[in-house]
Amino acid sequence: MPIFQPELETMPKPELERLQRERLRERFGVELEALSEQPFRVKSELRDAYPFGLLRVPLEECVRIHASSGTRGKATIVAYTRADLAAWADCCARALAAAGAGPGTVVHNAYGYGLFTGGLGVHYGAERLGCTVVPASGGNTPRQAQLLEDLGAEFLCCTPSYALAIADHISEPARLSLRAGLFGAEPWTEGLREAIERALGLTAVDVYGLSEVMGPGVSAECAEARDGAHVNEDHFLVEVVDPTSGDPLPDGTVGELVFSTLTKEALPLLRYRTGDLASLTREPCACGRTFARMSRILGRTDDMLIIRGVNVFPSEIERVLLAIPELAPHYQLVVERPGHLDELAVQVEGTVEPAPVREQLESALGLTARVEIVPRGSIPRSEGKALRVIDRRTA
Ligand code: DLL
Repeated sequence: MPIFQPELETMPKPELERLQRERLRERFGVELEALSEQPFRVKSELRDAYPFGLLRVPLEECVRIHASSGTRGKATIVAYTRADLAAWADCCARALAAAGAGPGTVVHNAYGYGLFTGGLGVHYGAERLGCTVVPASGGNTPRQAQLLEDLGAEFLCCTPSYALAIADHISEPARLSLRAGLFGAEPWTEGLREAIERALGLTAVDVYGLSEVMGPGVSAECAEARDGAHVNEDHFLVEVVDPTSGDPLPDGTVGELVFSTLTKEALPLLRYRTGDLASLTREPCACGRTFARMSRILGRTDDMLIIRGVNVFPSEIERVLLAIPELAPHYQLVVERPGHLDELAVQVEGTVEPAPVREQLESALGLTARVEIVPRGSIPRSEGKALRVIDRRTA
């Protein structure tokens, strides 16, 4: 499968390290060896600097503004110079190429257009690659299905949860030309991947990113291996640290992802803590790319639920639910605290009694939860990032 920028994406490791070293020194005056001594940056600093306090160039040199979709507190504003947008388009073009798109591929982009980075980020990447973009944005789901059937898109780009919502509206699966999809912006499991692939008849590929660092395309899986997302290491230095102590962790160990931007002009960040939990590998990949790969995001440091002393990430619950064939991949977790203890209700669509599901959760995760099997279509479908956890404790 063609690589979009092979001279960079397959760069020998020593050469890549030299490039990173130079860029880090140039941008931040920091030596690679001294990186782990540098303080972290965190989301609250961006929020406190609202809206433009952290910009390193005058606003008039910025040609685009986006904002993080954060549901907690004030939005985080990010900005891009022309060069930032060009680098971002390259990264998204790499992601699409790694998933098997190329010049002329019809790409249906159902990530939301607007302040969210998903829509425009993937859009410019697809154009950069020479694809034919259908800028559908999110919403009006029946029309999405209609456009997919009528325009013959080979690629679908949207959140994994929205892919399933669109699949519900496909009337004639035989009329679809879809062969692959680039899904991300929210956590998803291998079980959800299989459900999407079955529902839409395509190969589902993971793309990761965050607004503060850039947007989609910080890393992406290759279709050859689909075994970890290649981090665009010529633009981003990646570390994994212990979420509590902040100490660097070795490859293969799960911890919090930390990124330093190596090329960004408007909003360079040194050691930005993402809150996302994953591990890294630098083992060679079948696709030939030399960039480090990150595992799937296992959860966020701030989305872990503690239910009667059991720590559990929503993605672990998803993994258990989707392994039960009688359950549909539509679920919601409701947390309440009627007395002193948290209680979890797992609401899931399906055609099975709650008891075996409850037992599965208990035996796999040690989790005590109330399971409610609900009729098909009763869990609200997302048009962007799914709302999986409803926390009534703070209401
Ligand atoms: O979600 C950027 C994006 C758009 C990525 C489209 C991929 C596709 P934010 O809105 O700032 O940016 O949210 C960033 O979303 O810190 C993760 O917690 C989560 N996230 C993003 N991609 C993935 C993924 C965009 N592939 C936050 N798997 C991040 C799991 C993801 N979580």
